[in-house]
Amino acid sequence: MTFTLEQAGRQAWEWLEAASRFTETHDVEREGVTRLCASREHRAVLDALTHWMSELGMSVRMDSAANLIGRYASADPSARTLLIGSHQDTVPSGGKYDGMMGVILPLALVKYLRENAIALPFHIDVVAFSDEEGTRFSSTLLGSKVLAGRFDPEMLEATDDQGVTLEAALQAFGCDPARIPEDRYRSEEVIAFLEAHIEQGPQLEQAGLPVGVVSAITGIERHRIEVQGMAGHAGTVPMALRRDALVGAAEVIRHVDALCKETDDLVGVVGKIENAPNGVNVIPQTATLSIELRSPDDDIRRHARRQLFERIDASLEALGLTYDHAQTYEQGAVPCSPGLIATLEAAVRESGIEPRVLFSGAGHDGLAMADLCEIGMLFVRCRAGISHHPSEAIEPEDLTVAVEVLAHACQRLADRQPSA
Ligand code: HGY
Ligand code: MN
Ligand code: MN
Repeated sequence: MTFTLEQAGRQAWEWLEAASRFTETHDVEREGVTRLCASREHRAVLDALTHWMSELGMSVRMDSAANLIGRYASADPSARTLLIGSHQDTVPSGGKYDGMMGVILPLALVKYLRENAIALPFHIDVVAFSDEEGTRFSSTLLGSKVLAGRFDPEMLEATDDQGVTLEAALQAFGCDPARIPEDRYRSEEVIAFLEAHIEQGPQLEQAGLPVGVVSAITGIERHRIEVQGMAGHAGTVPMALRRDALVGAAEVIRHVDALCKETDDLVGVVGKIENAPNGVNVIPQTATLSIELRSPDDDIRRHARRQLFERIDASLEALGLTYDHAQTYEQGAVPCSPGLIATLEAAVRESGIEPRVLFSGAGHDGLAMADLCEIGMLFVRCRAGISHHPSEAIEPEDLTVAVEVLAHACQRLADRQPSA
């Protein structure tokens, strides 16, 4: 063997360290990584990925939604394609591995296959999705929706905090958003979509396992609530006459937390809040909040939504407050393909590890890609399950295991392809 799995793991580690430097933050170790869709940092990481892919003999292209796609071509031009990838973007002050690990691991796999002249009867397209988190434009799963043919052109009107539309940002990035519909893959050309991703939970570490296989990906919904009160002088308005929007917001937050604590298989959070006019001596006029609910069971989530808004209605009415509400996102739970679960389990076992199958409480690009093809996910252990945080960390040697599992999985998929 001219290039060992250990070398592939070390190469992945070096590429991940290099990719983490493309960030808005100044101190990655303390402030984490912030890399948003169609940003200067996105451009820089695509330039690096393009260089690494080209060195691997891959053809590289960027589509009209700023997804980067590197192809490791099969000798058979008419072969179908295995898609392996994840998102390049991060949450604000996120970790080095959420997303980018799933782009870098397949590159290390390609290097291992190429250096050891392992031929496959299918192309491998490695994808760096432009935007999955929705941090800049609330455009969750933008990149994968484009490949899956689920892109909604209305997304182009979404604006960032500076009022820049997604359309303008993509154009400034060198894309032609009008051509996005041309970027979808056709189901008949795709074998499957695989994603390697940190678990973002503690189960694998607690079990002492470097990798695990995902059974299903959670359903998610998001809402925007604007509580309306009445601004006033904080010193002169009698307490009984106040309509304090932030007190109403506190009630909303308490209801989300209480309902999720009392309901099995339901989690939720109020992640964002804005207060206006936000003066130290002014009674708050409006409070704008995000609400997110998640569950592996869509019926549980939808029933909880109804309960939540009944409670919010009652509390805000009692406080003399009104509110505007908009549901901004809904994505049903998606099961991974039983065939790919079995393939990944066998590949994990072949790597000398007892396979553990677990559910993903985090959303992933597979939620969109499932409309195109079968999806499978390989989880990689992360330290204390911490993610969406600067201290997100992995065990470097787990990268070697993950490359080995992906290599075994590709071989198993190859063995199942009809011989040309
Ligand atoms: O929100 C999530 O679960 C993912 O990180 N986008
Ligand atoms: Mn994330
Ligand atoms: Mn992610």
